Amino acid sequence: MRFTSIICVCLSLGLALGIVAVYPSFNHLFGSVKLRALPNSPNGYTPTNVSCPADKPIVRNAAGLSVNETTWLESRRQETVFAMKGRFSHLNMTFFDAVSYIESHASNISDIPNVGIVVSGGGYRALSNGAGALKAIDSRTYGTTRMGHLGGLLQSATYLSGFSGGGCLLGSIYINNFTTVSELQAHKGGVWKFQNSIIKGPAKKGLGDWNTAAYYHNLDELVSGKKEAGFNISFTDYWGRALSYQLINAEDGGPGYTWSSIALTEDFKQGKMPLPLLVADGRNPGETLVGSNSTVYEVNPWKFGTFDPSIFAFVPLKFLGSRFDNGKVSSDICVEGFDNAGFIMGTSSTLFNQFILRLNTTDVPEKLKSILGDLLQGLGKQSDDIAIYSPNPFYNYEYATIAYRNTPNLNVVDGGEDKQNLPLHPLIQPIRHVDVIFAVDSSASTKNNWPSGSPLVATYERSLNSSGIGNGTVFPSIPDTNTFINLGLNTRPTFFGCNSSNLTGPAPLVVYIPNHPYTMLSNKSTFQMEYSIAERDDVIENGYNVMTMGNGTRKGYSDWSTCAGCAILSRSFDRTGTNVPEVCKECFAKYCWNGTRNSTEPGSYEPALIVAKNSAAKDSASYLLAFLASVLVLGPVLG
Ligand SMILES: *[C@@H]1O[C@H](CO)[C@@H](O)[C@H](O)[C@H]1NC(C)=O
Ligand SMILES: *[C@@H]1O[C@H](CO)[C@@H](O)[C@H](O)[C@H]1NC(C)=O
Ligand SMILES: *[C@@H]1O[C@H](CO)[C@@H](O)[C@H](O)[C@H]1NC(C)=O
Ligand SMILES: *[C@@H]1O[C@H](CO)[C@@H](O)[C@H](O)[C@H]1NC(C)=O
Ligand SMILES: *[C@@H]1O[C@H](CO)[C@@H](O)[C@H](O)[C@H]1NC(C)=O
Ligand SMILES: *[C@@H]1O[C@H](CO)[C@@H](O)[C@H](O)[C@H]1NC(C)=O
Ligand SMILES: *[C@@H]1O[C@H](CO)[C@@H](O)[C@H](O)[C@H]1NC(C)=O
Ligand SMILES: *[C@@H]1O[C@H](CO)[C@@H](O)[C@H](O)[C@H]1NC(C)=O
Ligand SMILES: *[C@@H]1O[C@H](CO)[C@@H](O)[C@H](O)[C@H]1NC(C)=O
Ligand SMILES: *[C@@H]1O[C@H](CO)[C@@H](O)[C@H](O)[C@H]1NC(C)=O
Ligand SMILES: *[C@@H]1O[C@H](CO)[C@@H](O)[C@H](O)[C@H]1NC(C)=O
Ligand SMILES: CC(=O)N[C@H]1CO[C@H](CO)[C@@H](O)[C@@H]1O
Repeated sequence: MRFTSIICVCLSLGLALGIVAVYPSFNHLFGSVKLRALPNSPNGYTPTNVSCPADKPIVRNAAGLSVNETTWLESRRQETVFAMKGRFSHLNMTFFDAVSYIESHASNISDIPNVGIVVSGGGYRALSNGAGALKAIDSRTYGTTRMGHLGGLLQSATYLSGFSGGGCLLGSIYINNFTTVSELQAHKGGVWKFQNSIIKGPAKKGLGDWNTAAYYHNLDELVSGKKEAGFNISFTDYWGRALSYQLINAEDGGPGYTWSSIALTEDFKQGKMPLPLLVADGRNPGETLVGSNSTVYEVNPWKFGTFDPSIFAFVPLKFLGSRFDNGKVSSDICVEGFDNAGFIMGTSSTLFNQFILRLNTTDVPEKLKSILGDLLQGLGKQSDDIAIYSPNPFYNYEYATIAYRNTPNLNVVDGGEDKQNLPLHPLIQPIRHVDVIFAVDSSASTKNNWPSGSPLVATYERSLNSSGIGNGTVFPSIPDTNTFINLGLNTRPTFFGCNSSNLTGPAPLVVYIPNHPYTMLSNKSTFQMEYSIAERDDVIENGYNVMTMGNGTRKGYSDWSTCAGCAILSRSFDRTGTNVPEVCKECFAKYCWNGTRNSTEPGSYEPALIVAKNSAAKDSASYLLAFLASVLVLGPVLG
């Protein structure tokens, strides 16, 4: 029986979209970001049969963290202690000596703050705004370790999670050897040349000298190779390949780079960087996703799986593509190379993989359109927005629910499809004991692409079903989005869940950091797929200001960096029975949401620039057809 459902998803409040602008970089020719994860796939883009290791891969339930993670955490948590001491040494906490506090509790790592950072989806806007935020908290960025700045927060974090636009940001950083945003945007030899379109492909050597035909030929050749090897393919294969050109600094977008190779790099093994977590959703044929019943997948450098009760298990990432049956590989043949880095990034941003359908609307030569025609053959009847994980690693897995156990293909989609546009899910798992989450929200929740707290609302509502889909997660109480706007909670950093005794169980304090105009109007359309270099840099700079509140220059907020420090320490104070210092009490009174609501329908929300700047608000008009925004055709087919 064939059942097709076509769903029109209007680009309405809260839909979290992540599109990534793109273009293949040929900068291996100049190469300043030379170092990266490993091209360790046995056969480039094509997943390949290998002999299974003696210790055969198995599916494990999600009741505990993987041994890989717990082992790694021992190193990482120690590294964060050093970073936190550095962080607090350039903060003014008046009479409270935070450095001594960290030192005196470092012998018991459970007492030390456990920090997570999440960056939302929202296309190119989210990638760039998130990049600015990460740049501001990275101690390697020039100027961030001055007194009162936020450098070192990134180094203090245990976890960094993203999807869609934010996932592509993470991928670009981690696959390029945990490089800096400054390197990625460097004009000469930088990776992010977003002035070129993912639709057209890389500029050859000279300006305007497009090599679109070769680009599509390359996409098609590699994806066909995977198909010929017997794997089902989907639009996401093309999308992921195209993204790689844009985000991975290697020839032809590094077809051999795997996501699992992140775990093999020396710095990672030593815990020198936060754990990168990508989020995606499960959607079975014919389903519509809502936060209250979606299966949220996590991809970490070792594992793919979910804490949700629908599966509640993880499979080794490196061996995705192997034939698992009830959690085991029965033959001696395993598969490697399925977890291609671009494919994984593409998986978390599948809402945008239909870019390929847009080729027809551009002025590319006729002969390309015929390549396109070939390339779409056999794909047309499948859902446009899925990544096919086939064979299904949870096939026959006895503890998975029927829908997940019976399907030969696992359909994985953009993490924003269930409206939880902040990838909080991995960080609210009680087993991870995260104390504080800095949540950078670049969602287009209002009509004009500003955030209004909607992803927090979605995650909060999901957590209320704690015995069901929430599976034991607890999240701070979050007011409705009208309250966010009426109280201005979406115009500045706001803390949720400050009072841990007002929660139904252990949960992190959430520091909500909404996109807001400081030096430019960064409320770009989610579907803008080309940014000039100046525009890209302006959004990144605005993101930097969003994170730092204009380096503390915003009127009335010179205490911001100190108060961010208090947020980090809050749960630790509770655990160690430390009296909250006066300076932090003032911070909490000011930045914590105190339970007040005003749910009146607000008027239109049009924030004005905080810092006047000449170069602000330059707009380039290269929008990808706006109708793509209003109608996304998601046509799941049950064969
Ligand atoms: C990755 O970067 C680190 C720190 O900058 C450097 O020490 C290391 O050599 C790089 N790794 C690779 C594989 O190049
Ligand atoms: C993860 O742990 C397994 C044993 O549980 C080990 O075989 C594997 O090598 C580890 N992976 C990495 C990347 O360290
Ligand atoms: C730290 O803050 C206090 C009051 O908030 C202020 O009096 C003092 O000058 C500041 N110290 C530095 C070094 O900025
Ligand atoms: C890989 O191994 C499977 C058995 O697990 C086999 O069916 C398939 O034909 C092999 N593929 C190739 C390309 O050899
Ligand atoms: C989730 O809820 C939506 C809307 O209520 C429904 O259409 C969908 O079938 C549900 N999915 C599952 C897996 O229960
Ligand atoms: C693109 O255009 C060609 C002819 O111009 C047509 O045959 C093909 O179906 C179109 N493809 C899509 C995806 O619309
Ligand atoms: C804050 O500092 C950064 C980096 O030095 C700079 O780009 C930004 O414009 C500054 N913000 C303000 C409001 O001056
Ligand atoms: C370490 O701290 C945790 C949390 O405060 C506490 O439960 C535990 O007993 C402490 N361990 C030791 C050895 O003191
Ligand atoms: C709570 O915050 C609102 C502003 O958001 C303020 O008007 C109100 O006075 C505060 N209530 C208390 C009890 O502090
Ligand atoms: C305290 O908890 C109650 C019940 O969950 C909730 O309604 C209220 O908003 C919470 N207050 C704050 C400040 O989070
Ligand atoms: C609630 O918000 C509305 C709309 O912004 C505003 O007009 C009204 O004054 C607010 N009410 C209170 C009690 O602050
Ligand atoms: C805390 C909690 O409720 N955990 C449950 C999550 O789901 C799995 C699978 O259904 C259960 O075994 C856990 O007990």
